[in-house]
Amino acid sequence: MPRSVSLATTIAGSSLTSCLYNASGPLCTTSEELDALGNSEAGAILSKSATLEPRAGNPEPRYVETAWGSINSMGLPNEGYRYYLEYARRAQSFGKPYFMSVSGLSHDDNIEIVRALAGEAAISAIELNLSCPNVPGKPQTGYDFEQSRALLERIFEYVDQPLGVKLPPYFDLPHFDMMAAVLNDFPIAFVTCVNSIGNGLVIDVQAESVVIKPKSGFGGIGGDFIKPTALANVRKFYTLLREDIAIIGCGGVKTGEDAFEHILCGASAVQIGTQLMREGVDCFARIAGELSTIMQAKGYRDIDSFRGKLKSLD
Ligand code: HRO
Repeated sequence: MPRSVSLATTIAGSSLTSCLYNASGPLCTTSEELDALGNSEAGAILSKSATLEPRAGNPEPRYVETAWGSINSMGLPNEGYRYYLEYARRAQSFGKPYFMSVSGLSHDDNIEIVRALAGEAAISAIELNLSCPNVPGKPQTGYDFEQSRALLERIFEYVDQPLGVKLPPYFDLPHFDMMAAVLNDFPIAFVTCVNSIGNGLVIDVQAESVVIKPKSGFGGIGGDFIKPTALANVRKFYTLLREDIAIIGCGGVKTGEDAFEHILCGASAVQIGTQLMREGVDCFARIAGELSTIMQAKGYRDIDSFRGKLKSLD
């Protein structure tokens, strides 16, 4: 990385030496995977979304890579929140923030988990997942604005650490306004835009079949196709939310140029999902190098020099 360039950022009061880190999902479920993130150039460690109890998740095959990205219906396989709470102490040795993703199967489960995490200083922040598309029978909370408000009202009675939310992608402009109106009423530290585009379908023409087993082949779409949607969501929430709410971009980031685009739209940090699964933890150093080269060529010394400064044509 060119010396004159800094990728440092601050999320929820925590300093990150690099604005690039993992999306919750790929390669962050076991302590070995979390250690690998700790030892990599990722700016933070974010754990797999945790439920109250451990879950095996949906039947396999449940993740398939395609030329353009991925489809998944993992179904929240995770070790249960106690495991990720316990891991927080070990995470401290890496000298970078440890964020815990929480995705209870009910409002009560979410409350119970955030109450149990209270007082644990080694958890730098909580990312509350309002957008898992893959648990049969459980709608994505983020698409129900009243439910989102009801959950946040209860969560903020109990939560101790700074809290952000992971949102599903929105596609209709009034929906951005409606969700922003909810989020602006709470002391939210950040929003992560976006989760996978829910319930896509990938087909194997040769076999005339779907490619993943759960939910008749329907699953969350990640990768190249979701970048324009992710950028639109980052941009919209950057313009609609209070200035103190940081935006974290997630969706379609494979290169330094992709990360640059997210930051230009307003992202204070950028998460990597499908590409992390494809390339492994070395993607953080590679993308950081590419982003630094672009910044140096443009004369930007830090990400705040261009963050949110996307130009319009009018
Ligand atoms: O585990 C999953 O199936 C999953 C989760 Cl929790 C999520 O938030 N997003 C996604 O694409 N898959």
